[in-house]
Amino acid sequence: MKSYQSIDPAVIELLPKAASDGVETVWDRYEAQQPQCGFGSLGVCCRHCVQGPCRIDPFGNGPKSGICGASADVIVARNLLRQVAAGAAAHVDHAYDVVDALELAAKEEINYTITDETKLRQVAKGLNLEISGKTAEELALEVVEAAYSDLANHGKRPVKWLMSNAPKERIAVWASLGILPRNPDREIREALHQTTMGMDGDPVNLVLATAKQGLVDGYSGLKLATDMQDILFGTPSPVVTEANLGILKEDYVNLIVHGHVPLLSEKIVYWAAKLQEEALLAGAKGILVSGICCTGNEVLMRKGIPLVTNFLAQELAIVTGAVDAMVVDVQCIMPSLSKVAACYHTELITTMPIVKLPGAAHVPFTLENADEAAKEIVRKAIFSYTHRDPKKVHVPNYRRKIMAGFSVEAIIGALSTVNPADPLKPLIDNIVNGNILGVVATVGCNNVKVTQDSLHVELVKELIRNNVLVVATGCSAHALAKAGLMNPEGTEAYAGEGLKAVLTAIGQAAGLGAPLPPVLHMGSCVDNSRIGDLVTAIAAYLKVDSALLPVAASAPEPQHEKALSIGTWAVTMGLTTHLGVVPPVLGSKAVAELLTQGLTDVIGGKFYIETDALKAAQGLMEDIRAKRKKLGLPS
Ligand code: BF8
Ligand code: SF4
Repeated sequence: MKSYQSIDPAVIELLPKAASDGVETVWDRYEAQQPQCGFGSLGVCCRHCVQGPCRIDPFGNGPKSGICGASADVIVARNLLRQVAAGAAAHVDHAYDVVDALELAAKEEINYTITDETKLRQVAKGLNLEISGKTAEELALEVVEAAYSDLANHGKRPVKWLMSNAPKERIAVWASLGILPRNPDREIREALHQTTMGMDGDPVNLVLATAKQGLVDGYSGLKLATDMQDILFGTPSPVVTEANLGILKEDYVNLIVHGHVPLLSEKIVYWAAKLQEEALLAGAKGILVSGICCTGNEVLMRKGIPLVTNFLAQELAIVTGAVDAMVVDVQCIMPSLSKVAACYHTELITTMPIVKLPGAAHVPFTLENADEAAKEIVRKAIFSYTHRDPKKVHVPNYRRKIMAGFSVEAIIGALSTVNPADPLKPLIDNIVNGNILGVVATVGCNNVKVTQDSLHVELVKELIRNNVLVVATGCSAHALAKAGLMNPEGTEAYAGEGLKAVLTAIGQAAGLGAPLPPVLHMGSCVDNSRIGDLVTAIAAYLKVDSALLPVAASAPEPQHEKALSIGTWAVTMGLTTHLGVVPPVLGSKAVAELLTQGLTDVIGGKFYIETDALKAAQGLMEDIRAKRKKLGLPS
């Protein structure tokens, strides 16, 4: 165990076991990669055509342009645009998988139902659809048609999901910059085109195109996915459970869901409950479903399923020797998992046509065969339990209580116990009077370059100590859950006096008999749209542009292209967006300056890079204080 690996005690306890079991982990492979390529780290290498690869010498007397003449500025900007477009593509693909599901559910062609009719009507109303006199199914089909009409849009009309959900002041800013996206697929296609050899050579134009991809991500990815998932599976409300590897139970069949799209994991939760009897017959006390990464967040938020761990420790979950099956769908699944699973009895199961891993079992999942696939997977887990090797089992005894399920609707619900007529007022009043200094959204991943969870936890502790309300999603939420920042005790222990008073008052009014947690878990990475909705609602209430609000965002440990897209969207919303890991842009002073300063003049938001947690907290609070001052609020 090396000190830089993790602050998570369960991880620290398991790493020596991984080594003695002969398992290579992400940290071993990271070490083997040292030193990482300096050109790649700075973003100055290009492989966009077969004359390359080309690389720029950023410091010495080597080449200052690629073979075609592309400068460092162009290469860095092109690479960033491709990364952000790839992140957007992942979210848009996810969202439209769920649109497909809603269509087939409304036509009663698959065994999924519309769970949240209120949300359906709210989404339909936002799209200006006539809602009276229609059944849920009829309305759902119209909503689906609206979603598909964005993909079928070959004209100049901006994306509907954006136009019906984004703050009006922001839409005007984006329109003036010419970055309103039309059709998500077309925009992603255009980004690939724009960055091929012999295309755009203007770094400013390329950075604006990157901002446009942020909007594609925010509305045709995140917002669309959350809307569809809430309609199908329900809008989350508060749930209480536990987080960290200690939730695994040695005498249960442990089945982990890992990935992002809840279409399969919801079915697995359902069938695991139904097939408990079969687990008893196999000698277990039952079946425990738990989650990793964002599909874990999805079933946590709606079903109260416990969280096992976040991105960096996915291999270590298997190293416990207590995981009978791990089923994966899409995104953030380390290809190493099949090798790790091979060291234990664990059945690793892939399910999607675009995610196959040699060595894993493959149970094809389709909307039509969802129940059959889920049943088969649960039974595979039960069968695998009978082959468990007790000598290899070691479950670290670390778990923390968490309260999750804070959709915007749930937050408004809690606030309305304080002021039923005007629910947002108590929150706004406390921001105005300074009990709450501001709001920071912490989002995104773990990154092996950072001691796992350390930046999330240190940053957030400092923020809440200074009365900043924190909302979180993704692997950031996992990190904060594991650190005990998502329960009422966390408020007592870590929140500043002003914040504590507000959280206690709301908790009492809502009948919890305890304060709300100091960090509100708002869901998976696509659920960053919920944070967008909250910001949009606060801006509308105060009648100001969201760029003026004392609100900021932070991805302390980002690794995925999706995190870069989400961050870009946050910047387009006018938020200062902190990154705790330097993205590969430092090879171009011009691009780095545009992202961290130049964009502010035109879009309001900016990236803020700081790798030290306490300095980042100070920087974010300075930003919040400056915004408060501009609004005439005490700072
Ligand atoms: O979509 S936070 S490591 S799991 S990319 Fe992946 Fe990053 Fe985790 Fe969720 Ni989001
Ligand atoms: Fe080199 Fe230009 Fe080809 Fe990139 S596009 S590999 S810089 S020649």
